[in-house]
Amino acid sequence: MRISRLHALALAGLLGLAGTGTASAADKACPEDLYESRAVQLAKCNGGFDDPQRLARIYSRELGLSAEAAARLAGALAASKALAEKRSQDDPAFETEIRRIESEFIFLLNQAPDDPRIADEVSWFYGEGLGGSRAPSPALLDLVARSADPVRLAARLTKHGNSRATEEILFAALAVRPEPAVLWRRAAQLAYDPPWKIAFLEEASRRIAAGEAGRPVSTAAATALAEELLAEQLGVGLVPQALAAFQSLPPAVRSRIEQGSEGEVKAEVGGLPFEGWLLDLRRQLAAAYLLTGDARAAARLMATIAPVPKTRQGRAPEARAEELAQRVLERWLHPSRKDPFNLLTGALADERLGIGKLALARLAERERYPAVAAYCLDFLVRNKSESSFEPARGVPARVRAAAEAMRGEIEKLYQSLADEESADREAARTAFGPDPAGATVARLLRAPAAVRFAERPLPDGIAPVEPPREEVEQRQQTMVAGMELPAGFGLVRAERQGDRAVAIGESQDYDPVGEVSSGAYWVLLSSDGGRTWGPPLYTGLRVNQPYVARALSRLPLLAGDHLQVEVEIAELDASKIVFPPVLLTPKRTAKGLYLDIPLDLLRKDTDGDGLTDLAEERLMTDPESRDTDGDGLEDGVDPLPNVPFRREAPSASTRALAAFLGETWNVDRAAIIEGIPAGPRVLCCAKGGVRTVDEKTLFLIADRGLFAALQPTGRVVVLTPEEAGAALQKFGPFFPQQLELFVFDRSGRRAYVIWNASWQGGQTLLEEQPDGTWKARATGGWIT
Ligand SMILES: [Ca+2]
Ligand SMILES: [Ca+2]
Repeated sequence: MRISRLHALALAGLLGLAGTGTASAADKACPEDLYESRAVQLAKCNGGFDDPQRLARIYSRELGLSAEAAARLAGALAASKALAEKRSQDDPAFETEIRRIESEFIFLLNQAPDDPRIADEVSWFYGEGLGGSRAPSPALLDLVARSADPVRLAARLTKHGNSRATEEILFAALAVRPEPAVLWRRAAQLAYDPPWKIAFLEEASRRIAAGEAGRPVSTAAATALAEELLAEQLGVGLVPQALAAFQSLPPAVRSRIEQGSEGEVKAEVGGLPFEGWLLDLRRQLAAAYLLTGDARAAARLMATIAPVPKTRQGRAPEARAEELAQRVLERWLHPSRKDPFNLLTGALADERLGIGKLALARLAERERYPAVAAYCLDFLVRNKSESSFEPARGVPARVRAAAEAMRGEIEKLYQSLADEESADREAARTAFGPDPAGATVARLLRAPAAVRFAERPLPDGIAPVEPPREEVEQRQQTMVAGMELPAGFGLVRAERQGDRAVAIGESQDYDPVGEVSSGAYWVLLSSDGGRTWGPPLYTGLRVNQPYVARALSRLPLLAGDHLQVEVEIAELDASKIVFPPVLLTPKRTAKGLYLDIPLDLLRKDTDGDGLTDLAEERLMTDPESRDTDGDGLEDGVDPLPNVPFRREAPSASTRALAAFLGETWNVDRAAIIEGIPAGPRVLCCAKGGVRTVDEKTLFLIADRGLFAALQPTGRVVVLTPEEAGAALQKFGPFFPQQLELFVFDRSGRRAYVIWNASWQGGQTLLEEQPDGTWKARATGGWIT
């Protein structure tokens, strides 16, 4: 019998062979691409979608489709392409058109449910074309559930992409045929939420253990599947659960895992293709045994692991990470008196989550490095997966209950890790001395906002002025003619009435908000027409929260003992800040308003320490105490107003910190830290409201005790992570620089720092030199 090429293609298609063994001339000219459907590739190789009739002929020839099917496929793909180029997904017309296209795909599938070529095109449509969050039409789900072989059809339809539709198709099949392990495993691939992922993988394992329709299951496939489950459990940190799962595996599978075999697995499970990987999980399992106190089982597994080859060391970072992870476990198995500082800090660079980090944290606790342990635990807790996956239907109650139970176990585990972290952090903190200011800062942060200025509509007959930008700048120059403003003053608006003058400017001195805005508004007052100015007065009004002061206004600024500041509302949406901040759009706008600001409120300094009440609120110092930290330096002149100064020669740790602050964060800041061998000059008692500390304030998240013997030349406000969080809630976004870890080795002559300034961060190693100075060396860094 002579078989035409076209029939051969169709037959190959039916057998699932198409595209693998039958390379036609067209296939050679138009190579397969993993990221697009075959029909789309063929269109691209043949001049695009513009001529649907021509495309239909090509589909008919190359894909072995009937003339009608080929025409409908060409039409549906051309329409999809046009839709993707023209309309937004939120447009109601988009919805109508995408559903029309969907109905074409359903028609094609209905005509030929067994044709793998059609199923493949439909799979691409649902995996990517319908959009990530759209559910498929009930007609499609019905078609799957009622088809002669729902399992095979679902396997084919869910091959490409991860979308809501892919999920629903899968569960439509599992609802009528819950046996196939391969589909449960596919469900696990779709679920990003660990409890569901684990529950699906457990179900897949159960199904595979039950045997697939009487046929023996490939050990390699069973091993790959078991390892996926173990890797997930160990990755989340569910140690006892993972070990229980490991011990309940069939001996043949367990022994494969203990051998640490690696490589690709291609097998058939229950008549469906299975593709997976064997992973070497021995180190993670050894860590699990150590964490549960079974050192003997850990040692047995470790003994089978070959050392990381020497040639790879120092080159690939993964090889280095692997080697360190291995040494962490070896150190645990073989305790030593040697300082593990290098090992612990080196292993921190490995950013993988899961059991390795947990083991490192516990080793750090055993080695009395609570700061390192706290850092690891915080890393785990902070990066906990927070995905919300909710399969729509078809999940048996048993699997649903398993996922819920798993969620409970994970929650409990992470709560205990967070508690452990707090305890470690507390232990690390005591190394840097007591924190007497903590209670005061907490109380101040709890207090409600001190001042709210009245917002009023502009008086009748006064409307906002809207000149072009160049004119604004010109008029600003005119405003300040004859005035002498301080250098670098970020002028918004100025006004003179006789000898009185007022200027409003923007500054980030108290509000380090990076590129998000220009900070907050400050006011300068003059009684000699702008030749000299009083101290800058902080308003507490942050730019875009929600007000923006207008540069030009017909409403006079000075009104007796009040300011009338014309503003508009352009409220920053704090939830939408990204790095780098570009095109931030306000969530609320309004015009034609002014703020009534009594000058007395701006100047009010209840305790007379030279800092106004508004300034003290933002600096988190006590407006009713001249010396918040009780160290004899009044708040207005205290460079570290919430760290009691210790009059002592700078210790090694103080010099290390100074070296870090100077060299890592900013060359300009090198000058702010001065060692004071003979103790500081006590500055006392602000005179005439003139402050001697520069208003440029550095906000840091760190241990306050570390700063006790420092005397920076500019103000530094040191906060705990909790205080920084509360400050963000109260004042809006700001970006303090953070010392996530500052840890000394046992000799106190080396230190390791992990720092983070929101848009950049890094690691720095500090070493004391023979002459007593400290040298900082960056060992890693990142920038957005
Ligand atoms: Ca004050
Ligand atoms: Ca003080």
